[in-house]
Amino acid sequence: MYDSPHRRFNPLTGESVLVSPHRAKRPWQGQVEKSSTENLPHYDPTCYLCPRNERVGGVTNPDYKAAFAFDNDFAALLPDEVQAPASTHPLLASVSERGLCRVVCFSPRHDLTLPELDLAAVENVIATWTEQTVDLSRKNFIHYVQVFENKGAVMGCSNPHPHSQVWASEHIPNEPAKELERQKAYFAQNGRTLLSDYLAEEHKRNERILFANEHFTALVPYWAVWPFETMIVAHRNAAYLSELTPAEVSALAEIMKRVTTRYDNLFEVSFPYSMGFHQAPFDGQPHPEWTLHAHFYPPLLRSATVRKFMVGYEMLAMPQRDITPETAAERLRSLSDTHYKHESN
Ligand code: H2U
Ligand code: ZN
Repeated sequence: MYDSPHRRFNPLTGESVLVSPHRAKRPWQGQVEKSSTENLPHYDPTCYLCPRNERVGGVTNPDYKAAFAFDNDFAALLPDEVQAPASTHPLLASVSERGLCRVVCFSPRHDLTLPELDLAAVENVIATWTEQTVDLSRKNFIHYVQVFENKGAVMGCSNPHPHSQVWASEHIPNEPAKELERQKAYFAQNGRTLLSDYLAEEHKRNERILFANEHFTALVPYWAVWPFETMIVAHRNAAYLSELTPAEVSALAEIMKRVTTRYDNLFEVSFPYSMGFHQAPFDGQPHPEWTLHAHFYPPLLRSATVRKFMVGYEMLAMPQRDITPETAAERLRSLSDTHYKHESN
C-alpha cells in the first residue's frame, strides 16, 4: 500500500483531497463505544412528522400509511416571482432565486430508519422521491431538483422521525453545477460517461468496491473526503430517477438498505450522514454525459462519538484524511448485511 502523503483528484468536482495514510499509524485514541440504542416509540404524539399530528404551521398530517410528502412549512426557497436584488457593483453580485422545498417522511413509523424498513418500503420511498422530482421539474422555472437526507442530530437533523427533503431551484446549485461541467467535458472528449469509465476501472481493481447488484454498485470513491464516504452508481446511463425500471428501483432499494445497514453495524449505532442523489439538471438539454448516483457523507471517524471535523486546514486550504479509502472500504466490506438490532445472540 502506498503510504506517503499524496493528493487525490476528484474528477467529478475538479477538487483534490490530501491523503495522509502514515498518520493512521498513530495510536488509536478513540474508544469504540456502544452508545445505548435509542428506543423510539412507533408513534410519538409530540412529533410533527407522525401521522395525524399537527405541524408547526397548523396543518394536520393525514393518517398516512406509506411515504408521505408535504410542502416544507419553513421553506428555504419560495416559488413567488420577485424582482432581482439590485446589483450595484460587479463585486457585489446577486440574483433572485425561486424554488420549492418539500419534506418526505419515509413511513408512518417514527422509529424505522432506512436500513430498518423492509425492501418494499424503501422502494416506496424511492418512488416518492421520483414522483416529487417529476412534479417539481415540470414547473417551468425549476432547473434542478435536489433529493437529500440529513440523518442524525450531529448532522443538524431536527427530528428523529426518518425523513428526507427535496429542494427544487431555479438555478443549478454549486455541487451539481461542478459535476455537470466535469461530466460534460469528459463525455465530449471520450464519448463515454465519466462514471461508467470510473466504475469499469473500480471493478477491475476491486479495492474500493463494497458490493454490486445487477443495476448498481456501492463503493468508497478513490477521492473520498469523509472517512466512510460512499457512492452508489447506476450501471446504466440513466440521468434521472424517473428513468429507472421497476427492476432498477428494486436494485437501488436493495443496495441502499445494504449500505445503510453496514453503516449502522460499523459502530453499532444509528449512523449519521448526509446523503443525496445527483440527477442531471432540468434545463431542457439532453444529458447523455450524466450517470445517476448518490453520495453518502457520514461524519463519524472512529466510534459512535468520535467524528471528523472539517476545520483548520480543511476550511483554509483543502480537505484531508488519514484512513485511506481502501481501508474504509475493507472495513465496510467486512461487516454483516444483518442489522445489529436484529442479530440474534
Ligand atoms: P431536517 O431536520 O432534516 O432539517 O428536516 C426537518 C424539516 O421539516 C425542516 O426543513 C420542516 C423544517 O423546516 N418542518 C416543517 O415543514 N413543518 C413543521 O411543522 C416542522 C418542521
Ligand atoms: Zn414521528
